[in-house]
Amino acid sequence: MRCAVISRKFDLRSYYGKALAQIADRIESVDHPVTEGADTVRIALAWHPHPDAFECYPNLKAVCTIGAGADNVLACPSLPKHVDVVRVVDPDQAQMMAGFVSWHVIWHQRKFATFMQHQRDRIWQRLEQRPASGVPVGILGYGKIGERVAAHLAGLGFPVLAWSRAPKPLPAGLRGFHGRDGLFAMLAETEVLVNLLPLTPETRGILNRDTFQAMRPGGYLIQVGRGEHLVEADLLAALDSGQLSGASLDVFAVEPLPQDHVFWDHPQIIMTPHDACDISADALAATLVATAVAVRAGERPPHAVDRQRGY
Ligand code: NDP
Ligand code: OXD
Repeated sequence: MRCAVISRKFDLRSYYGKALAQIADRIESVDHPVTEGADTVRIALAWHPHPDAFECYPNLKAVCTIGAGADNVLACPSLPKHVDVVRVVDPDQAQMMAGFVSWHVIWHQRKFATFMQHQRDRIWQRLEQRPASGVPVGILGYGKIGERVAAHLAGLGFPVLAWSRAPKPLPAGLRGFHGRDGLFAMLAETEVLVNLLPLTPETRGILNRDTFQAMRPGGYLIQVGRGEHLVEADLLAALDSGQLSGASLDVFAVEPLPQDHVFWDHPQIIMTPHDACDISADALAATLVATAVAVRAGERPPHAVDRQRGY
């Protein structure tokens, strides 16, 4: 089966060439724009596609993303209504995210920002330390990745609260919340807020003034969802007022973050370049193969997102 490889932002072949090579006997990957035989393309691998990207593939049946979030593909104006959009589900990616988030929670809990400043200033000073049990972590989004992150943090001894759209059964020790009332009930108990939501019309701008004000004073934000979840001016105001003591940001509304952006030098912000975790070549290869098998059988591919819901 032929698969068009489409991105206006990344050279997907250099990132995922190994995955594509692994399955070359089953899936012929061709770079967009495909000039010859575009009508034989039935699946695509896409991340930040060009707005008109899908216009030239009349027989396209499914588009695979290279990650958990499908928002940038769903937002493409030329995406035909009948095409399935498939996300990657990769337990290793979720585990990597769990390690990343845990590091940042502990960074806040154990006051590493202060220790690093003290080292620069040659100050030898012990700091009062709190046990994990005294630092409640609220997680926005209890999905494939949120579940893994929650389990990891609970294992480290942090009280974990999780917010999802619908009520869900949770393992012993975790407390679940849902809906708008549930959100504010969870925030009232939250010291560290971890954003692991998909970007949808309902979640855009959810990290805002009201959200920060509802948290425990001196709280901390770990933003690993999507940049558009965050109202940047509200974060800066919450840091200035002390309502938040700091933030770890991995995702931004504009990526790469512009050189003159205020976040680069902010003393209470630590940043990574959308690198919290990545999918493995094996997971991507398996997703493409399973999608091709389903398309050939005329079935809905595994892990196709609900296009109405947006994730
Ligand atoms: P899932 O789709 O598996 O889970 C999404 C979760 O969000 C679900 O629990 C869902 O609730 C909840 N949710 C969605 N909309 C709402 C809403 N309106 N109100 C309350 N809860 C809501 O996603 P993953 O866990 O796999 O990934 C989550 C996101 O993390 C991705 O979409 C992406 O944005 C981000 N991500 C970032 C990465 C990075 O490198 N920074 C890497 C990977 C992912 P319910 O269970 O009720 O459906
Ligand atoms: C993802 C991402 O959604 O990398 O997987 O952001």
